[in-house]
Amino acid sequence: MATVLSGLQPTGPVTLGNYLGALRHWVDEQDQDQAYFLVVDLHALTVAFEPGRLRALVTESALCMMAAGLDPERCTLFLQSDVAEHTELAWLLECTASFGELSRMTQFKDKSAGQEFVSAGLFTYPVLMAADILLYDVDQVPVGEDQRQHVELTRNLAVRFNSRYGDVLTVPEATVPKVAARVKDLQEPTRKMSASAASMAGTILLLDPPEVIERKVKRAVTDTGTEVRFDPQAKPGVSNLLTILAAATGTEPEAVAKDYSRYGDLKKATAEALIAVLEPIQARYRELAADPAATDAILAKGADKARSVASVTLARARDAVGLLPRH
Ligand code: AQP
Repeated sequence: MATVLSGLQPTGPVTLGNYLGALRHWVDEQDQDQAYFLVVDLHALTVAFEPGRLRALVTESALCMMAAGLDPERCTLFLQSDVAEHTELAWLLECTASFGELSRMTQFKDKSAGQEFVSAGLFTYPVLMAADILLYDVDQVPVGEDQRQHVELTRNLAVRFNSRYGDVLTVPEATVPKVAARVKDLQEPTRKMSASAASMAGTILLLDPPEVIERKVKRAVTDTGTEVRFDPQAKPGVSNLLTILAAATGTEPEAVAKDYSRYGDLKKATAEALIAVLEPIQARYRELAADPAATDAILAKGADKARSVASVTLARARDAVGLLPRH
């Protein structure tokens, strides 16, 4: 039995990529010894945002996590900004991280490219993510492929901190799914499906109604030729649809490919499978959203539990680096 933790950024509506690459695995992991899942709201401040929209997205993210199957009786569900220890440990870790290693983070390079304003927070956010993880003595971090590099940084920081100051932090590892670790945009199938894409035409949202899902899948970019084959290099569009269909039906993309000989049939089956997976989640979302006080109570309880664990790790880390006990 392990301790697991993972987080969801409220930078935009929850996507099918978030669900297939991460959320559905969190649901399977929640019966581990300890399981922590958080809405990483502070991370959402690193890129342009609008306060009113952020407020709505934080709530939507927490509701989506529960609607997808996270049960607050079985795991600790909380908001990052409710637990001040995250930003404090992040500072100790920022002083452990080097400018050079943060400059090598590919997500920073992608998100900062061509931007007029790049916040210092965008540069240091992987360190805050490391603090999110290291506060809870986590063994496993279930994430999509795009977050693997940040978990690797977390490991490096933990090892460096321990070698400088003593055995304080648990070194975690990333667990990345075999299928759908990087769901691609339906319009640009060489790019990751993302909540902050300029257009949502290629992004399926967890809360998209059935007719929207059908339309987006129908208009998905396919490749030249007519053969249905799993070949991400030569056929990125078709391979993405096969990945999505396989993940939604619990099989492998190569196996699914054998059942289809025409793009149109593959698209129809993919849309149907997604609607079947997402409709019950959407119904549960509507039920949960009808009782905001219940969500507040769940998040308050989760924050209390998280704080009780995080404060112990932080005290250990403060002491190890030579800070005095709090007066
Ligand atoms: N397209 C994806 N395929 C598979 N997994 C994905 N994840 C995200 N997109 C895909 C995984 O979902 C978890 C939560 O992601 P996040 O909230 O940390 O944000 P992100 O990784 O930066 O994803 P987004 O949706 O693209 O957000 P923006 O646009 O703000 O950057 C993570 O485990 C992630 O791997």
